[in-house]
Amino acid sequence: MGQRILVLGGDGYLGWPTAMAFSRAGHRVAVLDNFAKRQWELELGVQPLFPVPTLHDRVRAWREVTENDIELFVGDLTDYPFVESVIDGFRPDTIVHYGEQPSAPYSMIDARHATYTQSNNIVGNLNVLFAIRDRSPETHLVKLGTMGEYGTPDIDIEEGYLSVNHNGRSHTFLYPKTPGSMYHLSKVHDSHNIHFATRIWGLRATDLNQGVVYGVETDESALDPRLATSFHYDEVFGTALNRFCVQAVIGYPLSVYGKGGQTRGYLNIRDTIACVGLAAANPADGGELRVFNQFTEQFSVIELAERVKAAGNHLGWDVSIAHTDNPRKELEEHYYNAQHSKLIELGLQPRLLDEELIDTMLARIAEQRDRIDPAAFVQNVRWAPEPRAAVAASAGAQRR
Ligand code: USQ
Repeated sequence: MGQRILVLGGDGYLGWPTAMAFSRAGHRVAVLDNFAKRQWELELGVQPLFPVPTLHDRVRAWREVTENDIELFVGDLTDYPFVESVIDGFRPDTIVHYGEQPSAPYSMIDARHATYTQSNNIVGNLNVLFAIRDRSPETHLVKLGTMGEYGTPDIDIEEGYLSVNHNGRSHTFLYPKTPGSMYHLSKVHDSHNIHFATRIWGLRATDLNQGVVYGVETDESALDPRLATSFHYDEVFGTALNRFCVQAVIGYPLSVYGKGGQTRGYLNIRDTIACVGLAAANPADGGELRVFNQFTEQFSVIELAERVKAAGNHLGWDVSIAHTDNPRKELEEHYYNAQHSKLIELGLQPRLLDEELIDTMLARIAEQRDRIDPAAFVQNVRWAPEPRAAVAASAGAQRR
């Protein structure tokens, strides 16, 4: 029997394809969004690569193409009465929560963007938890967290929890977190709040610590150009592999930050859809916070760039790699070994990155070559101001 599934952030890169996949699989689906992402795009002067119709139009196109309905709620998760009324009215079996500010660079622009990111994400998530508690306590919350919550510790990363032996006794805690941006910190705070809600109120939740997602389309978005997803390649909203593919298409040097040894977990957007489907089909128990590390392979950024370069070269393109100044503060060479077996145990069959897949991405992106704006590749968001000594030295040099 189908579930009632509410997708928060249903206008986004992952929210919209997720909603379509659940709808096509026979579930009753609703999407919720406040269109904040479209406002941030206007703020920064960037656009998704593929034209993305309004969510109202995409819902209409979906009905036309598949004869399936997706319900639409427009509003803000930080508005508690709105969240409560939607959850009370729709009574979802599963809420898939993507409805947050998702960009690390956006959160690091300045104090305003950091406080906005954290208040938007944390308050929205808290409102969802309270509304579930008070209106629909059986609802399973599937929350998109991030692998970046863990940071890059010098020990193996476990799947959510770590058992600590201390003075002859032992206890299992949420794995300690050392994230690398104000955005990633917001997800850490969410995880602790969700853990609290499961421990104290008995809610059921799954935290999906997702890696970096790549890919231009899913089975559903490929059905019709109007169903395209919001794919970004700019510095703020674009992510590593997606950016490299767009750069390769126009012969722009692939922007590896610093040495390029930064290693992260990655997955195909089609696997995101599969993982969220598995989490929804196998709900957590009441009182349980399950944590899945949602990625399929680890890569360093230089490895990714080399792969894109090789694929481009085979197509006869001239692709070069630039080691640019790293705007972020992060380790550029480090140990990284993260567990990721729980989704495989539930049945995930990963689609690993190979040259054919990169070729497909390059070909789809090349169709939109004219829409690529190279100015969007560099927006100069820096993690930290220049050290004071350097600023003083350069001011001194100017005076002389
Ligand atoms: N990087 C480059 N060159 C670029 C862009 C990025 O070298 O042009 C490097 C970054 O410095 C970083 C790594 O690639 O070391 C990943 O950066 P990213 O921009 O691809 O991803 P990130 O900022 O970590 O954030 C993205 C999503 C976020 C999600 C996260 C998963 O925007 O929503 O939570 O991936 S994870 O990385 O596992 O934390």
